[in-house]
Amino acid sequence: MIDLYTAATPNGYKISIALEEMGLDYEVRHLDLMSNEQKQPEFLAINPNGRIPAIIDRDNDDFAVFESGAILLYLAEKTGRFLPSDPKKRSQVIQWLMFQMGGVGPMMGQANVFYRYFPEKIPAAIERYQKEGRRLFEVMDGQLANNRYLAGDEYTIADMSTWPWVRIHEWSGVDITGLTHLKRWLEELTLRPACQVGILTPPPSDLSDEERAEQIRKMVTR
Ligand SMILES: N[C@@H](CCC(=O)N[C@@H](CS)C(=O)NCC(=O)O)C(=O)O
Repeated sequence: MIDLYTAATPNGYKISIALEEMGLDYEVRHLDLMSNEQKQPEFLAINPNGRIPAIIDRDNDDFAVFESGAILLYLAEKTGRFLPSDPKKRSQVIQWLMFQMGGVGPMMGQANVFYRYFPEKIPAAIERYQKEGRRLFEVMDGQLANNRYLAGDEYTIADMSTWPWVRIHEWSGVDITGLTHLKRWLEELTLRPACQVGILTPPPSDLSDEERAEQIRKMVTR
């Protein structure tokens, strides 16, 4: 049994998708980010960085893992799935996973902050992150022109980590016009049952987009 500490965000969804894909038993511990549950001592003992996602593996001496990329690698190694054992293929998956962790996630996250949440509208900051998001999507489009999935012909944890950020491109204000290969990949993953369940785990809040944006605005400026 895995305890999944999460919230309804792209970084959280990466792990619910992976747990669904891998068929692992898990229990959701939904943290309320608005009331700062992620910064309370009990959770900081699991993740000193005070952010979701994190897991505890009850079947492995209550081993705790934080950082979504590290969790995906841990789960792939635990199950022997979605991460090839051939060294070159494995390296390719890790390269695209790192591309997401160091590029797509942070840039799309900042695009959301400056486009949707930050109280002052700073056009240079909005443009900077949206342009960088588009540039990264173009890199992916090039890769996907010759490969069915990010790291080659197999669906892997690299895809699971990236799809939750790309699917919200409209909310982030990042245009995907003309990126036909990226769109093809986006649509294919949207049809996967594990992706469909993953993005409803935990369920999205029933606030309107604007009400939710208002709450996040308070969080990013506190
Ligand atoms: N690099 C981290 C990023 C985690 C992260 O930024 N989580 C956000 C939600 S998407 C969070 O917990 N925010 C709450 C806060 O910053 O207090 C990962 O990939 O796990």
